[in-house]
Amino acid sequence: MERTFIAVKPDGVQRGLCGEIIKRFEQRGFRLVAAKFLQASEDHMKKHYLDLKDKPFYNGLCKYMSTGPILAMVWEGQNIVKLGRVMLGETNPADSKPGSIRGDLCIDIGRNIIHGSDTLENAKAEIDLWFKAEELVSYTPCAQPWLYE
Ligand code: DAT
Ligand code: MG
Repeated sequence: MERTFIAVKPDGVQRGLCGEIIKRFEQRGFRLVAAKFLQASEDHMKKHYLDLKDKPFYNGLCKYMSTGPILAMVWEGQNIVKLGRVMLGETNPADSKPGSIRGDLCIDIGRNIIHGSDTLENAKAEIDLWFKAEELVSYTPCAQPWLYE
């Protein structure tokens, strides 16, 4: 089982898309392990997006991400890092296929509503950045044998 960090960005929260996004991960069969609703500081977002520090949009992105609430979550499941990214679609919603979250629900690269870890290593680092170990809940959903052979 893998874990990944998924966050509904301030634009997704303001547009009332938290429920839709949770629904898609739940219906796929993934398991919610942790969730918190918070307004992140710009410093926190600078740590979160540190790998993008040389990009021209880095400062604006980190500032924007701190202007409103975020729904931060950890989801668990087989191969979830990769499958989560497929569910998100491409970074640019214009390149995202219909059926993906970004392909269905947003238009602009700077307002692409959702974050998802891109590698297992980054998922671990992002989960550590956003959550304390005791905030992650371990349990076995009753559907487990109906989801996995
Ligand atoms: P992703 O969120 O798909 O992992 P990323 O890590 O490359 O994409 O970039 C993080 C966020 O930064 C992305 O969700 C939206 C913003 N971003 C990326 N490329 C951008 C660009 N060329 N112009 C403006 N914002 C951009
Ligand atoms: Mg990324």
